[in-house]
This record gives sequence, structure tokens and C-alpha cells, in this order.
Amino acid sequence: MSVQMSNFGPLGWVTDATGYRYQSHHPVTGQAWPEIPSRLLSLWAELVDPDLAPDACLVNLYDEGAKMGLHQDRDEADLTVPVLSLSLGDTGLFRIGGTARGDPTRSVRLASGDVCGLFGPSRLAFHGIDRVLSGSSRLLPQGGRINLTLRRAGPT
Ligand SMILES: O=C(O)CCC(=O)C(=O)O
Ligand SMILES: [Mn+2]
Repeated sequence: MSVQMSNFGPLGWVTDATGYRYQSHHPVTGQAWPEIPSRLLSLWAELVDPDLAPDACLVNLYDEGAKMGLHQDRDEADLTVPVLSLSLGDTGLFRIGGTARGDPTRSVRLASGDVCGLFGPSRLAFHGIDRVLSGSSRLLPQGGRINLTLRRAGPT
């Protein structure tokens, strides 16, 4: 995978030779993930649900040339809870289609500060990042793009 990943929150999404899963600790250090920043929790409460907190925040770091193939987010216990993400730094070319892999797709630019939600019928839409527009933001001193994806991973 060309994207570097870490997590905030009680559960973190990890991938290794044995597959992918949510777990409570960093696979190398064994430490618990840091808490989800309060401003992200507020964003979720405002836009998704004030009564159901997210328990996972995936941190994706895209360096120049990094991309993420088309996929569905479906490792969560309750697939009706929306997914909410915040993009920072360089603009990402986000591709989104339908709920079947072969459905037509379209491309949307996610610039720094943009929030993207997968709600309702789009919750299980195939999506990915085709590429990052290097140099399109000066937010991150070393360039690149950070995407923070909030999810409710455990049972609701
Ligand atoms: O970087 C993005 O905007 C999408 C990230 C994503 O789809 C994921 O981490 O599952
Ligand atoms: Mn995803």
C-alpha cells in the first residue's frame, strides 16, 4: 500500500500479512492509539450523530505518488453508520462510484479543509484516491495529503 497509516481512538484499522482488522493497539509498539482530537469529535457530532460517537479515526498520509485503489469501507459492525472524512494539505483526486465494483464512477477534488461523508446509499459506494496534486497546498511543510477518516467500527 502506498499510503502510510496510523489511527486515533479506541479502535484502529490495521493491515498486515494476516489481513486487515480493527484493533486497540499499534501493531509494532503495542501502545494504545491516541485519543480522537476533540475538534474531530465535534465535527462528527454536528454532521453525523451527536448521540453515537465514532470509535475509530484512520489517519492516511499520502506522499507524492501515493494512491488508494477503489474499495468499499465494510469492516465496521454496523454498515448503516456514515463515514466522515476531513482532508488536509494537497488536493486529492477522489473517485466514487456505486455499490457494485463495475458501476460508473466520477472524480471529485478533495481540497484542504474539505469534509466528505458517505451517508445513506453512498455508505457502501466504491471509492478511492487516484492521485494527489503535489504542491497544491502549503499547509503541510513537507507537502503531501492527510485524510482523517472517522468511523463507528464497533457495535452500536
Ligand atoms: O483519502 C481519502 O480521501 C479516502 C480514504 C479512504 O477511503 C479510506 O481510508 O478508507
Ligand atoms: Mn475508504
